[in-house]
Formats: sequence, C-alpha cells, structure tokens
Amino acid sequence: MKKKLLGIFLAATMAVGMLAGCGGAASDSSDSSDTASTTEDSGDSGASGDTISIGFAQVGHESDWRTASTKSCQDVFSEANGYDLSFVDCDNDSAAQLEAVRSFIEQDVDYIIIDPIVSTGWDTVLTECEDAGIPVIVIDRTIEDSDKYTAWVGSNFKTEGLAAGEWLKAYAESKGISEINYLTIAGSTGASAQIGRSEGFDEIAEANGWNKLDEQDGDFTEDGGQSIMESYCKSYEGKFNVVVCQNDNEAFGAMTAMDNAGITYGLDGDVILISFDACTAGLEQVKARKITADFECNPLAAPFVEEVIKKLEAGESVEKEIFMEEHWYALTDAIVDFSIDGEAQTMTEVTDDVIDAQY
Ligand code: GYE
Repeated sequence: MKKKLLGIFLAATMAVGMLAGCGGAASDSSDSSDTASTTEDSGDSGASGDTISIGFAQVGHESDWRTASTKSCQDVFSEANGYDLSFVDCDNDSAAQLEAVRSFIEQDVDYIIIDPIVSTGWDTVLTECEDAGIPVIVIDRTIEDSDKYTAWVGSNFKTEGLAAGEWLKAYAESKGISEINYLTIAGSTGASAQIGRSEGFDEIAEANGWNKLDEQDGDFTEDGGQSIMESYCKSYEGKFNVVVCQNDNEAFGAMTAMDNAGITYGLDGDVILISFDACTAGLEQVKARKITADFECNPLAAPFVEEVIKKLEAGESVEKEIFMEEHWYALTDAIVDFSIDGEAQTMTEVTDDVIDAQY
C-alpha cells in the first residue's frame, strides 16, 4: 500500500468528538504517547508492526440501530484483534464527517470506514483518500456521486420499503381493509436509507392507489418521531389508518404521541404501525402488539468489513458490493404471504428467543 511521510495528528486535531475507549486505542499496547505528532517512514502506522490502523467516521448515535453498528465495529476492530481503531461520532453533521475523513488521511491510517450521513458530496474527499493510497470501505448508507471506494457493505433499503409495502397490501387484504391513508415519518432527509425506504414503499402505494397524506423528516430519532406524530395527530385527526416510521426509535416516539392523543395502534388498534430496523427494543414492541410489522436492517457490517480487509491484506480482489441478510418480523396474527418482484418472502415470528438473539 502506498504510504506518505505524514505526521500523525491524533485527538488534539479532531474537531469532532471521539468516544472514550476507541480513539485512544492507537497507543495502548507498547507506545505510551497518544497525543504526540510523530513522523514514520514505514508502512505501519500503528503502535506495533502488525497492527492495522482504521479510521471509522460513524454517522452519530441517533438510534438503537446506530448503537449496535458502533458496537459491532468496536468489537471486531479491537486492539485484541490487532487493530488500532480511531472512531469518530459525527453527530449527524456532514461537514464534521468530511473533516473526520480528512483527519484520518492526516493520520495516515491503513483503511477508512465511512457510513455516509448523506449520499452526495463525496467525490472530492474520496479522491483525496485515493491520492493518499488509503482504501475506503463504505458501510450501511450508500454514496451516489462517486465510485472511488473499494467496497460497500450494507442493505438494500429500497427492498426494505418494497417489503413493507407488499406486506401491507397482503395484510390489509387479509383484514378486509380496502382503503389505505398513510403517514410517513421519514429518516434523515438525503440519507440513502430514507431515500430507498420511501421509494420502495411509495412504489407499492402508487401501484395500489393508496393515499399518502404526508411525509416529514423525523431524523431517525425518538424525539423526532414524537414531534412529527404530535403534529400529524392534530393535522390529520381521524384521517389516517397507517403510520410508517422509517426506524424503531421514530416508532417509539410516534407511539407516545398516539398514546397522548388517545389513538390506538398495533395489532389491536385502529392504526397499523410499520417500522424498520427490528432492533431488540423494536421487536419487544412487536411482541407487545404495538408495532404491527418490523422490517429488519442488519447493523452488523463489521465482520464483513473485516473479511474485506483480510482479503486486501492478502492482495486478493474483493466484491464491490456486499449485501447482508435481513428478516421481516411480526406476530402470527400479522404473518401473511407476500412476494417482492415475484420472489416469495418468509416472515419471522417474534418470540422471546428471537428477541434475545437480536442486537
Ligand atoms: O435505519 C436508523 C439509523 O442508516 C440504516 O440509520 C441506517 C439507519 C437506521 O439511524 O435507525
């Protein structure tokens, strides 16, 4: 790998927060200095010769999904496993994320992992990574305006949206519900997870003549979900029978708002509540009959990223796109047959064992 003779500028140069226990890992083994600037002339930027240094520019800490994603990376890219991980929580700030990537270039890390907050605005900084000879592995959300990265590991968000739409069609038919009036609480605008889930679900809605009342940005947070749902409850009182939340945390916020407004939802209520992510806390709400169906997005990309890195270290070629497996969850009352583009789907019943095994 091409390396430049760069000084290593650690925590002091970071304008964005580094989580305790991650950013300092560079110096924990044999080198006691974690703030000094040093100039190295070898290909190894870690404290020991075999350590692989990685910079990870994470989206933020907005959701249970994000917490699981961060933990997955920290577990896999631990010091004990031979890694020196510089972790930056970008707090949903795209400018901070670009700055984090540039700081990794200055540190001359061996690999950069990016979970892009938004899907555009990447070509310049990815060119800088390329010029520095640092392979970039993108996880989760996609980059649309540049292909200057080595690999991407994640999920097909449009498929998740299509799954939710096709499930709703089959579920509504099974319940004799002929009219769908839906409200969407979207994820952060411009995130590929938001774009794909909206596109997929709306495609099925249009094909079936459903009425989309509104879509507003809940920023993938519980607070965002609650405040959007509070305003929906006022503006669309008595007019909606489906709420689509683009992640579990937004669904939790929407549940609070509907509870406060006296609106019933879930398997025994008036409103069908759809969610995405299917983290442990989301599945608990499926089990409690509050979330009618939950469409998984797998946050555990790190083991796949490690495979990519091992192949690159061995000089092997890697796949440009790696998709992770996902499941669609409900209780038996809401398990229906449906297919996506002619491909039959299997739904998973939420049991205590399923919940315990989830992240
Ligand atoms: O759905 C949400 C998180 O990018 C797929 O981001 C991810 C999304 C996930 O905040 O919970």
